[in-house]
Amino acid sequence: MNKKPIFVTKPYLPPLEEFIPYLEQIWESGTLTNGGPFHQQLESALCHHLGIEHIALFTNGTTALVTALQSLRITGEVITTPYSFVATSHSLLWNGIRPVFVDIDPDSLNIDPRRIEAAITPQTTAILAVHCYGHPCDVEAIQKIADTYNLKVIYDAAHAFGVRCHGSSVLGHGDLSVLSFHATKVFNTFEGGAIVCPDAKTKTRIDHLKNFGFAGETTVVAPGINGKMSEFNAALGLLQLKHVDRAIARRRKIDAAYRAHLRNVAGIHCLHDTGEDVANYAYFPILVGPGYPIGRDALYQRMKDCGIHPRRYFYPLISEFPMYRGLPSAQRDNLPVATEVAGQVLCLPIYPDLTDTEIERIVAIIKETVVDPTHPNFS
Ligand code: T4K
Repeated sequence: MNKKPIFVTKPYLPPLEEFIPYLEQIWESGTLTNGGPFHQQLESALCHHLGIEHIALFTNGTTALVTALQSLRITGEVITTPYSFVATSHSLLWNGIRPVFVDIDPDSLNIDPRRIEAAITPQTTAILAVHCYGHPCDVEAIQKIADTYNLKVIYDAAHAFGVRCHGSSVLGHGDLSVLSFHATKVFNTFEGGAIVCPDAKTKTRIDHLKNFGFAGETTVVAPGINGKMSEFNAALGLLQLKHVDRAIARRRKIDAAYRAHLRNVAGIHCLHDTGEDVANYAYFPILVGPGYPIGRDALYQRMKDCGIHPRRYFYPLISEFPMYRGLPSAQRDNLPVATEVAGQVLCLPIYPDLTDTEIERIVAIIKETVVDPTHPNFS
């Protein structure tokens, strides 16, 4: 019997009937976008939920990243990680900035602060770090370097909705943090994103930049973009927010189940558990090391053949793509840890609807390969 395919994620959708009243209000008011009532409500609700002061909503995380860099007037070179989704570095190119790749820490898989100083040149203006998989960067070490060299710090916090660090939101660190509310994220508005800002003045500038640069009916202060979140997406966000804590609680259980099942599987390494005071359980990456009987790509294929669709986030490294690979910092010998991890990583399915039986089905494939790598089920 053919079993239902299982993908790396499945967006959380609240009951449809709960969304109808929001739609009715949009239809009644006739305000569809440009900072309508749901947009305002979602900004307030997110500040409250996340424990932050100021947030500017966007159409998606990528536009928010591009605008964050523009708002801080970043130029020249920016130090960043090669181990992320390509939108991280693309936001630099969109601003005419040269990315300088620095290797990652083997435990957190985030940019390794110990390697940042060596990459600083007179052209360096900022550090663009990523809280990869929602695991916080070493924010203190990064800030220390930034203070010493007078650099801005922007966090790509696309994975870090609700993540905490040293007892408060991780989004409070650096000059700006950028969230993604894409369908595949812990909290989604179908498409969406946001910039978390430290003060009202910065938010006002960002609000202008996401509205073509308009600072009044007839005043344009900068070549801004159209990055405004619509009322439809904002309403979805308000509804999702009612369910997100329960969704994260289920993710936590799935994370714990994977860890228990995989604890003694030779060659399979689970990332450090940051604990429920920190984590949002956005992803469940494993590293398929040399102690496992087959390589990562062979396991990936076997799982796909069995109807399981994990993802190799983040392979290839950003530095391997054609628009980056010519940079001196993109060379593999500059990025040994990231290169090795990109060859071993596999993100297993994790989402609130994933059942215990499905988890067992996924784990069974990983374990059976250890018992018998030539098992006919896998051929
Ligand atoms: N920075 C970082 C660190 C990021 O990871 C991202 C985005 C960004 C910045 C940019 O933020 P946004 O501009 O996207 O807001 C996905 C997402 O498109 C992307 O948002 C995300 N990171 C990246 C890590 O993953 P794909 O191409 O791998 O997604 P896709 O369409 O293959 O979806 C994965 C699986 O999810 C599918 O196999 C099935 C399931 N799925 C997906 C969608 C879209 C559904 O069941 N329903 C859906 O609607 O990029």
